[in-house]
Amino acid sequence: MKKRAGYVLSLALVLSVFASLPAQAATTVSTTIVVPAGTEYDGKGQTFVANASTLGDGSQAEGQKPVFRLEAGATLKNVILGAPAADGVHCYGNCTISNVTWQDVGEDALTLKSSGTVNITGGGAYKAYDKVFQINAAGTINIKNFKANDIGKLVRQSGGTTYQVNMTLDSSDISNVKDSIFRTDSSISQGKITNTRYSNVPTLFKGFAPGKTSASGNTQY
Ligand code: DGU
Ligand code: CA
Ligand code: CA
Repeated sequence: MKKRAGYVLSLALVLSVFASLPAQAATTVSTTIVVPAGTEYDGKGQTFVANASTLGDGSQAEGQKPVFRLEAGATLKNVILGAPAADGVHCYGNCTISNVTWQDVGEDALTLKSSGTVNITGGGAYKAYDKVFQINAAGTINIKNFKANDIGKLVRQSGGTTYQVNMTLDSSDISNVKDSIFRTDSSISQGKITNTRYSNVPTLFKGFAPGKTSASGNTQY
């Protein structure tokens, strides 16, 4: 056999072996993974799904458990949450979320459970029947380089609460939203959207007091 034909044959062999390998299976989480204060959990691109009978089925039923619980100052990175995602991620104080993708948001994607700053960079959230980020305590949520499609609201301050939440969205791409990007009932909460592309969003902000919102450098498509 000619040398060239040999190369072609061995390349075909290598490719066929790759093609026959099963896709990496998702990790099923039966007990919430706790990320201790000040530490980092790197999912290395793995997909995680909730055990529907122990954490929750990802429906709109309240009271489901999170797949990840981040204590104050914890970081979660390089994680894909598949379905079901139960109650997603809970943050107790400051947390950093980097390159985390919710392929099919459960009851919601992430909740700020006690006061702090949530910094979300990269990643995305898809198929959220209602809320993506639920803010149940005073704080700040900064979202950058994020994608969301087919969602109800991107950020929702817990209904009827009057504490202050500051929301920023920068350099992101948000599409097919049923309600709004940011929603609050608090007259002191603030929202800012910059350098973001958006499509099919009925209104950027809902419930904010006059002068508490700003939008600049955004493009609609
Ligand atoms: O109706 O507290 O939907 O954390 C009030 C409730 C509600 C929360 C929220 C959540 O806002 O249960 O998932
Ligand atoms: Ca809820
Ligand atoms: Ca929830």
